[in-house]
Amino acid sequence: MSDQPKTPGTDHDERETSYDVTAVESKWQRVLEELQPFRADDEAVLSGRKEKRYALTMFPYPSGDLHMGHAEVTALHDVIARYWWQRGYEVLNPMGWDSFGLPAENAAIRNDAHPADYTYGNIDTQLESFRRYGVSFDWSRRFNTSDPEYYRWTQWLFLRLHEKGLAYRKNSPVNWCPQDQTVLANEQVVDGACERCGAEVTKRELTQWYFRTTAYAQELLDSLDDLQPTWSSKVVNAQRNWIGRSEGAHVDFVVEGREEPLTVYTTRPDTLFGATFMVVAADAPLAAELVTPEQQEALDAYLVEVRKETEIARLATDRPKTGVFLGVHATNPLTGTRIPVYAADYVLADYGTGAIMAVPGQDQRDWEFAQVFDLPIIRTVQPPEGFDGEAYTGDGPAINSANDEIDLSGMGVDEAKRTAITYLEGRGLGRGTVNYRLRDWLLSRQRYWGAPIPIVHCPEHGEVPVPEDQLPLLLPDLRGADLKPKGTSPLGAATDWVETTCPTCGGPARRDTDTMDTFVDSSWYFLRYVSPHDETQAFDTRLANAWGPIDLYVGGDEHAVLHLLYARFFTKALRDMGLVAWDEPFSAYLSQGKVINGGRKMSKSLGNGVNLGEQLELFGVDAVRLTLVFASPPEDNIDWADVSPAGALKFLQRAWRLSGDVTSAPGTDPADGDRALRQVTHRTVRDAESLVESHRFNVVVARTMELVNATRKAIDSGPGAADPAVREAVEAVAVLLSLVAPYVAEEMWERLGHEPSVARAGWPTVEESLLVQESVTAVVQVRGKVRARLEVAPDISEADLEAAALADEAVQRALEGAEVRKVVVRAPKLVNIVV
Ligand code: ANZ
Repeated sequence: MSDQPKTPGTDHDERETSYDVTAVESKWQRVLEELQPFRADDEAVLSGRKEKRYALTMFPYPSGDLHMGHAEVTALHDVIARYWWQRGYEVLNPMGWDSFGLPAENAAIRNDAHPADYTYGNIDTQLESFRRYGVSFDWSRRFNTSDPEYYRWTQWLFLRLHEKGLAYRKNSPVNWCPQDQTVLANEQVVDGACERCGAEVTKRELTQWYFRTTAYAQELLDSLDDLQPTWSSKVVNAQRNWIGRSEGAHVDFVVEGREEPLTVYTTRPDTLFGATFMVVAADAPLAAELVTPEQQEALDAYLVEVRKETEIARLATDRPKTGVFLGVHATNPLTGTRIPVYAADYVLADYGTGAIMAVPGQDQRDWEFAQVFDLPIIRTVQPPEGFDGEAYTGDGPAINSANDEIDLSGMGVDEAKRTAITYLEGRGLGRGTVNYRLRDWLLSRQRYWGAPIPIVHCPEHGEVPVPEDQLPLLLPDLRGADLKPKGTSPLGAATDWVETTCPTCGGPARRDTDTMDTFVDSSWYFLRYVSPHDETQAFDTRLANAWGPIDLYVGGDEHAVLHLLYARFFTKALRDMGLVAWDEPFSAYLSQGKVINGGRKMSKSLGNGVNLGEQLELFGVDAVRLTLVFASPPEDNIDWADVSPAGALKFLQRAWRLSGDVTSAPGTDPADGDRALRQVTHRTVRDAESLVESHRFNVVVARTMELVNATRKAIDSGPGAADPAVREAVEAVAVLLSLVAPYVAEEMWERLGHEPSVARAGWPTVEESLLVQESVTAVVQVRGKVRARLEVAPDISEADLEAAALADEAVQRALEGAEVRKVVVRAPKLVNIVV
């Protein structure tokens, strides 16, 4: 990096004094640890004495030391938390560790360490880094999800969900990561690969534990409307798509030689006249049921191939269609035609009913299948003139869609759908239905480092919950055992632990050997923070209702559907148990961009990683934090190659210098101070309020820089250092900087003659009379050249500004003879005349 200073804090360009970054940091770290200015006071909120704010940022996995990503998200998040303190709220801003789970376990195995040793070692390191980094966390509330005092309650909540039928076990084809040797939730499969390790995911038939997230599908979808204004639309859309509501119908087909009908799910009941064959998922039990003995062998051979495929590949539209005839026929209920039933991989076992009516005229995959197997194609929607594609999926008048009882001819798709559903329902042939793409959440893992599932399997009594007074069900230590992924849970090897007695009958029984997905731990941690040391309950409902919901949650996009959806599900389920009064956990969600370097993601293989510790050594905490906040709007990526932490430090030195120049006494009434400077100060403070609230933190920094410049000018070539307006301005700078650069802000505050901490000094009171702006300068351009500057009222209308611009002499001269083609007006600052 070219712009490194020789020693932190020394500024060789300017001969003035500068502060010693390291000394200031360690001094204030010590003082603040003593003062504890950020302890959240439950009583203040419970009694209604103070209004609350709950600020939360995603807690880290302890898989190494803190990195630039952590530095960014906490710096951004801290602007809001500190701002709320300054505005007089009681703020809950807790932090802890998401310390169970695969990332920590895999890293421990790589490092030849026991996951507990590895995890807790990293937590100590990260804690120390966090403390130095000066985030306004209330450390008295910290916990780790792998602490027995915490997971005791994770297990307790599991049992509550189990009791309500919201946690259950079933046998079904599941996602399997061959690398991590464990099952994965649908949400953890990204483009067909394991979200953690990138290995291609395959399917396995297994008995696993699930949370019934689908019970809340509609509500999870509906409340997105309320979250829309305060959540990033990217996340809202991702959740909407993930829940994937569609409206359609279940239609029953009679199958020869079978009593039960074959029911399909279709979003296009209007196309039923064009259903010329049926397809069931090759790997669904249905296929095995329907197949005739003659076709059994063909199906078995086909299944071997299908089992090797990933879901993504199966759904791809651009691959040749394969399948086998099952030997049976069904009847199209509207046409009475005999249609063959096939098994194929492009129909999925776990969506809809696992069977479809194939309409090749309107569905491209069905079209391709019909081509391969030489099946009839009947169009039931008239394609527009000139259409030369294959299946036509658009709207248009229905054709070939009439029998003695129903005639859809000429209807558009929507009307035809409604008419078809009414008819099917009247005849008992089908019913309108809503379907969701969302699946239940597969939560059991065949790995060691997680909360054991508190269930005992008894040959007599089946699944028996571990009695509450036996919680936590401790994870066996297994020190020295081989924890490498091998497909079955390592807990199975802890014979003493596994072999137990049934809580119901006392007979021999076995413990469940799976552990819970780490996303279970993080689905309720925000509730634990309200009463983190409570030994009698998971969380105190009264406190949860007083502090919650979270007013701002800051985190990355990568958890858009995983963690955020799971936490929403947990909240709704706990609400229905009467444990919490809110419907949604996170009132607002801000997703921060990433820190990249040289246009690319930082990575070991590219060698472009930026080490946080090194940056802190070079430039200090304040400058690094300021750089991250100033670089861009929070949602955007920050390219470390484009920013200048040295420049940030220079600015902080300049701000700090102001605090030494002030000569008026603390408490001096600013009323008689220089009006021009006072106006800048008060406008900056007022604008900062809405800027922080709308998360434009980078602009707050820019405005603070302007205020520093204006103050420097006032000292050097204006009313001078003794003017009370100068003190007022510098105090405002210290408070503004306390949101971003906490250590130097404290140092400035002290030099200004105040007691610590500036972080709790309170927000400056804005004098409205100083905000009135008498006039602004409007620039008038002709052919892109500035031709005039007009002093106008700040609230001038576009029409008045345009008239004033065209009337200006210099503008008229520039227009001489030319024809005005367009006038672009941006009141009150710009008029652009195109000729
Ligand atoms: C007949 C039809 C005609 C369909 C047509 C579409 C177009 P969404 O919107 O995603 O819910 N389908 C149903 N179950 C399936 C499964 N298990 N695997 C693969 N495909 C399945 O999609 C619903 C549509 O996807 C259904 O409507 C069905 O095909 C197919 F012109 O039925 B349709």
